[in-house]
Amino acid sequence: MLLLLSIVLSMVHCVLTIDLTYHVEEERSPGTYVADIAADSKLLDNVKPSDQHLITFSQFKRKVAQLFNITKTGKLYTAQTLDAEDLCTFNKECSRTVKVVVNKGTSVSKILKIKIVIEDINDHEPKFPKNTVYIEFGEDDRKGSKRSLPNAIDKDVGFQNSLIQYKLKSKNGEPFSLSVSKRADGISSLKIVLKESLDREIKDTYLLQVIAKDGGSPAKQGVLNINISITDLNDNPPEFSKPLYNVSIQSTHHKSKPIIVLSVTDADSGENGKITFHFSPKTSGLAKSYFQLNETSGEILLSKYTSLGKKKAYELFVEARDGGSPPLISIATVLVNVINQHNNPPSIDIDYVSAINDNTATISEDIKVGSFIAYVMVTDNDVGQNGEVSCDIKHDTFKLQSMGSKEYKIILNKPVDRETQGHYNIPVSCQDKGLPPLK
Ligand SMILES: [Ca+2]
Ligand SMILES: [Ca+2]
Ligand SMILES: [Ca+2]
Ligand SMILES: [Ca+2]
Repeated sequence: MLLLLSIVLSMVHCVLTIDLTYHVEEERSPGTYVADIAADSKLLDNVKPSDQHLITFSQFKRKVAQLFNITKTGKLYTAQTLDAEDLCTFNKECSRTVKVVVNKGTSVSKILKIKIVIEDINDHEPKFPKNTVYIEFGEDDRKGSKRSLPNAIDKDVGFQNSLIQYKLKSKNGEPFSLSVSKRADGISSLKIVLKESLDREIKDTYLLQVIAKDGGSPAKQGVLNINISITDLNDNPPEFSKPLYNVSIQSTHHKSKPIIVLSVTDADSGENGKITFHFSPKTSGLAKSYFQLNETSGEILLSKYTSLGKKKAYELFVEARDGGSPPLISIATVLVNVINQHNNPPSIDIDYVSAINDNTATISEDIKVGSFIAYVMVTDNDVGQNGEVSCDIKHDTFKLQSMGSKEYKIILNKPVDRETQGHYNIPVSCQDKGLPPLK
């Protein structure tokens, strides 16, 4: 019997005819007026005005809190703040049916079925699970490479209010685009796509934003900040400041003082840009025995263990190697010229045939070409090439003739004419074969 009754009841429920339908927006404050049921039901129309006070409206008492209140005179109000997202499910009509008891005096005269549609308002913005995501692309990533982004959720139950459109906000033509595709469950799948290959050495971070905008009016939006960092590829070899370094040092150069500090740059980051210095295999064993190379600082010093040999110049080939895998290598040449410090300039001593004083002599106008005018003696007591001297005269009237080692005579090369020129300066210059030569 009980079973039968419940079946009958459910059948009644199925064919339940709604007497009145109202609409109310969600989120209105409690006590918002919805409708006048007495007026809309027209129940009082056939009642004498003197009897109208006998008609009263009420609800069945329920254990749960009522969503609506009805006054005795049939006015319908909200009883609490109605939240469509709490009461209903996505994209389904959100409504509640209220049974209103109409009493005439103490007896129930009618039950009215009132349907109240709770309308969704756009009170939720699309929300990403976090404000900022950090992603990486590599310098070796090709055009079309993708990284996943989280999607936003809009809690509104209304279709338009929760319909999300995504847009990538990029200010300066950054090389990224946004790909949005719908998954089987209707949720969007977001990917950031590389439009062209990247160069970390030009730009190593990008800040973008994905804007998720709903279809409400007015629309609401959520923002996802995307922090993209570009990982390095070892695509730059170390670069010496020049390919050839020419240095001169004294043979007495101090061993603790670098003769040169090589300067190298590498545009890559981290280990890819970390440089170490090495003598290339091209550097002779002899040169390596005289010089030390600091692997990290690029300083070249004289060897602590040996003294410089007799050679005047040494050629060192230095490799700069970065820490990449595989490493990239550059080579520079360092030419070290050793100057023997014990080199003194030659001294010149001239004796004239007819001297007035130490550096002036007279000659007569009728003197013959080829006549002996002065004797030149050069002194340079340095050893080796530092002591080897050669002299000359930059004057076409006079000529310097060698008389053997470090001895010369000055002779007349052209006839002289007192009327044309009465005074001659004869510059004699001598220099040794040192490195550099001294005068
Ligand atoms: Ca809503
Ligand atoms: Ca919304
Ligand atoms: Ca790089
Ligand atoms: Ca590098």
